[in-house]
Parts: sequence; structure tokens; C-alpha cells
Amino acid sequence: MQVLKIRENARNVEEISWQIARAKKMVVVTGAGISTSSGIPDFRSKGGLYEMIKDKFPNEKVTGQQLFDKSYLNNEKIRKMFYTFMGELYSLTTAAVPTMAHRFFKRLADQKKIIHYYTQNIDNLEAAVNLDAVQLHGTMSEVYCDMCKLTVQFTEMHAEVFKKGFPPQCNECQQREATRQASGKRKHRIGDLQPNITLYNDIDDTTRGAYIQNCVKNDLRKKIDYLLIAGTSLKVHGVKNLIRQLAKSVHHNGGKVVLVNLSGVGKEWNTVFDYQILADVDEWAGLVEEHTGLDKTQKVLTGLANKTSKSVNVSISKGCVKRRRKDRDQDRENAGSNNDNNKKKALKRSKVEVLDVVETLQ
Ligand code: CNA
Repeated sequence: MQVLKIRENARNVEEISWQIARAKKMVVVTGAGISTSSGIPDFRSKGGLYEMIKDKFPNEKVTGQQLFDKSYLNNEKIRKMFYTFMGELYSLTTAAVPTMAHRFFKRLADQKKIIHYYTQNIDNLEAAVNLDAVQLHGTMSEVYCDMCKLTVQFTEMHAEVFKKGFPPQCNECQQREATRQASGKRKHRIGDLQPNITLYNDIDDTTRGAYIQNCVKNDLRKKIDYLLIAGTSLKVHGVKNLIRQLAKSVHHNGGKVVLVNLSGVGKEWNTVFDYQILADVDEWAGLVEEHTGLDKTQKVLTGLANKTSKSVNVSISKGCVKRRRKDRDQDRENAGSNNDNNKKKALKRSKVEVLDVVETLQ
């Protein structure tokens, strides 16, 4: 594995940009680092959510990781802290706008380069740029009933209840109970609404697991030729497995595996990654676009990818900047209409076999 910095190793970084421009069957895996510039802190960085939890609850002996661990929610104090925190995290995610990195991945997807885009993020910022994402750990844009399993849009009203330290009750269950009682039937519990995210030790979260496993199977069949990982500390067990599996397949197919992250990852990844680029992901994405004109149409791009990097002219870079501004405005408009669409969404969760990627979250 080569460790690169975007200034010191400019030539190698440019070569990687061209590899991306040439790739046809790419898989992307992202983490909290691609959203930090939108104002949502990651977990483990300085000033991240784990530190914020310590500051917010200085007298409580609970770590950030325990707060996101289902097995700790039996403890009343921790449960109250968890719900309060979820309410606040919801407000943070709804106020955020997609980053340069989100728009960059969206452009790669539009050019039909991405077979699957997986994210560990729960902020749902991909929806704001219409980027299809496999959400490995769920989304803060939905809540589900822990009794009847109905899934509905997470709203400000839910967030207000969470912020008081407890979960809102399920409307569907309430209505069903009213009907049951009117006909003299035995009482059932009314379900609590939970954020639709995967917690550590959450073995009930099986529907998502089945879907993820299908996507991965599909990737392994399709002879993927590039694996791009961005903004993650690679501490989650299931994600580590996912990346190892995909990387093996990419190498078998003669492709490259690249990590872009602010901080370095351990030696255990030496044989998994070909390159580790130590960089801010937005800055790096901008550089790739400048090198290759990736925001141009596929037709132009294919032509460019066959030329040497020296032949990329300045007008392309200017075009990138103009287009980026236009896209940013468009993303904001789309974000509004997506929220409206999402509000209408109501899905049922069902139970299927527990699968490795989700089961081994911690
Ligand atoms: P993490 O463990 O907090 O790691 C984030 C990584 O991103 C760190 O290694 C940072 O160095 C790196 N990083 C931070 N900012 C940048 C940047 N601008 N450019 C490049 N790299 C950067 O988070 P992971 O995603 O690895 O851990 C998985 C957890 C985090 C998942 O379960 C998520 O649900 C959870 N999470 C999600 C969000 C979100 O949805 N935005 C926020 C916080 C935590």
C-alpha cells in the first residue's frame, strides 16, 4: 500500500484520478467523513459525536459507543440520553446540505461507473443529490414501530418528543388498540417509534442485512474493477468484512483499491488497499474533477481518459467550477422536494435471516 498526500504526491494522485476516469464497474463505500463539511460531526475525530456526548453528559459513565449500543438501552438513564441525542441528531441532519464529495459520487453514478454505492452514514444526504445508496446502518430519515414494525418518515414532531428523553408512540398501534377495545378484545402494547438505524448489537435488524447481502453478491458476480472508500475509520466489524471481500474481488479482476481519509488506518490494511490518500475528501474530489473533467459527459470523458493528463485544458476546470455552483443550487432545490416525497413513504419491516454485515456491526 502506498500512502499519498495530495500535494507531496501530486503525480500519483493525478494518476489515480485517471484510473477513476477509466473505471467502468466501481464500488464506493463511504463513512461519516464525507459529511463532516456539511456540519454533521463524525464519531471518532476530535470534536466528534463521541466527544460531544462526553461534554453533554459529563456526570454519566457512558461512552459514545455504548450510547449507540442496543444492549445498553435497557438502562433507563442511558435510554433517556439516547433518545435525547437522537432528537438532536435529527435536527442536525435536516439542517445539513450535501457536500462536494456527495456531488462527486453522484456524478460518477450518473456516468454509470458505480455498481453500488454503500454508506455507513445515517444522515441520508445522498437522497438530496438523488444518489442511490445502500444504507448499511439505516437512516435518520425514518422511524419504525418496535411493535407493529411500520416504518414512517421521521418528522420534527417525533424529534421534539425524542428531545424530551423518550420515544413517540406509534399512531398505527394506537388506532388498532382503539378498534380492539371497542370490540371488547384483550389489550395489546402500543409500540414505540425508534430511529431506523442499526445500533451495535442490534440482532433484530435483519431485513437490511438481507438486502445488503444481495447487493454484495451482485457486486462479486459483476467483476468490479475499482473500489473507492472514503471518510471512514474502518472500525466497524461488518464494514471491514465487506471491504475485504470486495477488495479481494477487485484485485482478482486486476483493479485498484483506494482509501481517501483524513487520518491513516492501521497496518492490517496494507495488503487490502493499493493507495491510501491522506486528504480532505472534498478537496480530493475537486482535484479529481479538475484533473479529469469528470463533470463532463461520458463521451467527452472517454476521449479525455485516453489522452495524457497534460492534455487536460484549463477550460475544463473552469467548466467544473461553474457546473458545481449550478449543481449545488439544484441540490438544494431537490432536497426540498425529496423531503416531501419521503414524508409520504410508509414501509413495513419484516424479519428474515440475520446476515453477517449487519449482525457483526461492532
Ligand atoms: P468515524 O469512526 O467517526 O470515522 C470517520 C473518519 O472520517 C475518520 O477516520 C476521520 O479521519 C475521517 N474524516 C473526517 N472528516 C473527513 C474529511 N473531511 N475528509 C476525509 N476524511 C475525513 O465514522 P465511520 O463512518 O468510520 O464509522 C461508522 C459509524 C459512524 C456508522 O455507524 C455511522 O452511522 C456513524 N456516523 C454517521 C454520521 C453521518 O451519518 N453523517 C455521523 C457520525 C457517525
